[in-house]
Amino acid sequence: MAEVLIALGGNVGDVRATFRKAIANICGMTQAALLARSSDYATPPWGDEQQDRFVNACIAIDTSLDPHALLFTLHKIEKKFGRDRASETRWGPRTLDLDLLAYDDVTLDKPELTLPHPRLFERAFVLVPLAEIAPDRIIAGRTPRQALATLSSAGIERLPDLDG
Ligand code: A4P
Ligand code: MG
Repeated sequence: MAEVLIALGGNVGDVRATFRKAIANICGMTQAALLARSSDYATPPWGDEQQDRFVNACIAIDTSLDPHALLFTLHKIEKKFGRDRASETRWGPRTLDLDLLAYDDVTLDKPELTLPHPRLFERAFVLVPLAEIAPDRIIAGRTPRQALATLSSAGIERLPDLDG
């Protein structure tokens, strides 16, 4: 079994409801146990700032799928929740984005799958939820807590838990 960290993001539709269903799908379709789930956070749009705020969260799962099979399944789940890669722009609006942040301590450097995720340490919208569930996990030689200390978290707001 491998311990995997996944980032969730979206800014189209009822994103928090999408996350709840997507996490159930991730666990069901990858035969994974959910080890941890962060709070949801409202985050200012990064990259293309002319779009709605995002909601972001992170989860940790335990799975026996290999990294490529896992990414393939995550793409299927994105599609199921309305993501249409063909009609979207880079960093633009989307219903659901699932990024593989880390897979145990595996390193991979392929365009279709780079591990750990290459842009992880540039993004407070990933690191804030990640630091909630895995502050001291060493990823590429640093921890989410250390990386976050070098970035601004301005405008990132923890959302109250949803009932149920
Ligand atoms: N790929 C390679 N490595 C990985 C990996 N570790 N995990 C490949 C996931 N995918 C990986 O992904 C593009 C390609 O990267 C895939 O084909 C996959 O095989 P994508 O998810 O379609 O690309 P993207 O999401 O448009 O681009 P990128 O650079 O991942 O950007 P983001 O950041 O995911 O862009 N602002 C806030 N506040 N919150 C957000 O969540 N998200 C975006 C979207 C922009 N601004 C945002 C947010
Ligand atoms: Mg992505």
